[in-house]
Amino acid sequence: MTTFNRADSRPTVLVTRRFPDGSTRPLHDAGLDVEQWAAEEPMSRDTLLAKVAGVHGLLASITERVDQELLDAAPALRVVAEYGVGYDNIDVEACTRRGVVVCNTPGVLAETTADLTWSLILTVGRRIGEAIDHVKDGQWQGWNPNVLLGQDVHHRTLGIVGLGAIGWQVARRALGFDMRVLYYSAHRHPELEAQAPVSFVDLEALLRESDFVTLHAAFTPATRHMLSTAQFKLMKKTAYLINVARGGLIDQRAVYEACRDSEIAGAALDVTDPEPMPRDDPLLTLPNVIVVPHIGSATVATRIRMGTLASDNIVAVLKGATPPTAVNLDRL
Ligand code: 8YV
Repeated sequence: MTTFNRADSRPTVLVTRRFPDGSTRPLHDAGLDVEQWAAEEPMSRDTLLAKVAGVHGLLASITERVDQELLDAAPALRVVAEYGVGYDNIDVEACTRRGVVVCNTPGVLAETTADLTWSLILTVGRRIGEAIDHVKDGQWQGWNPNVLLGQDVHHRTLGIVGLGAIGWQVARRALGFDMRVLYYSAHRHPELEAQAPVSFVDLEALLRESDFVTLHAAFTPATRHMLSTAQFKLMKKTAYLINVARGGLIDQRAVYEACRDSEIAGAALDVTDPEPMPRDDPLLTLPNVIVVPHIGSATVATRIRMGTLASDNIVAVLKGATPPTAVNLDRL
């Protein structure tokens, strides 16, 4: 691995977004030469390709695609640090072939994203979006025993697809609601089953039995559209779907049809495919669907923690140390 110890060769780092103040402090503290994109909007692809020429470190987010084309434009690149836990915007194989370390920010956003997941579970289950509109639109005529009846959350069954750090934090919170918790994951987690009553089931059983199905799986070619029409037909008509992972995990057209045709009770999406969701997307016309703009990790403290960890990863690689959270070190 190349290190930079000569006084005349300050490594350069490109930070692609205007992350919250304090996020990139470790880069500055380490004396790296940092260029930070200052505008609120992401830079264009052409600008990105021009700016990576000569950089040694790249702090990128979901809005930047790190692929062979970018690597070809960045011959000095040694490390790409994703500002986030999901790194489906990065071609890890191409980076590995080039000897570029890829890092992400697991753990630091798990509780915050679980909190957002719970906001969405309660919001769709209790029809809070519709209730807010009801009042704002002047439909509130006084108390009515039949208005805006939702589904109980407590004592119901929660189905967690993907029991990683975020899924686990969602499960822990469910216990406070006396829920039965099922999970389906790439691997069974006996160590977690020993800590809390969570039961491993296959996906079909999870879909059939859950009142709330929440997605926390990584987005890969294998998980693309893992939920589509056939899977929604397995779900209870009273069940809700929650997605805070990646939009591509579900077939969005099929979600629309399932929610429109009352195959399922509704959906709450923090992530869509594409992002942003076009304003004329039919999903936005359905009263039983809520969409929020990818805010799973959006708290001040967590966003700074993500930036700090991403920066720590870059500093470590450029100083010749082991980065705290790399994803491809074993293959380099
Ligand atoms: C990030 C996320 O805000 O961590 C993730 O995978 O989806 C979000 O928390 C986003 O990825 C920004 O890059």
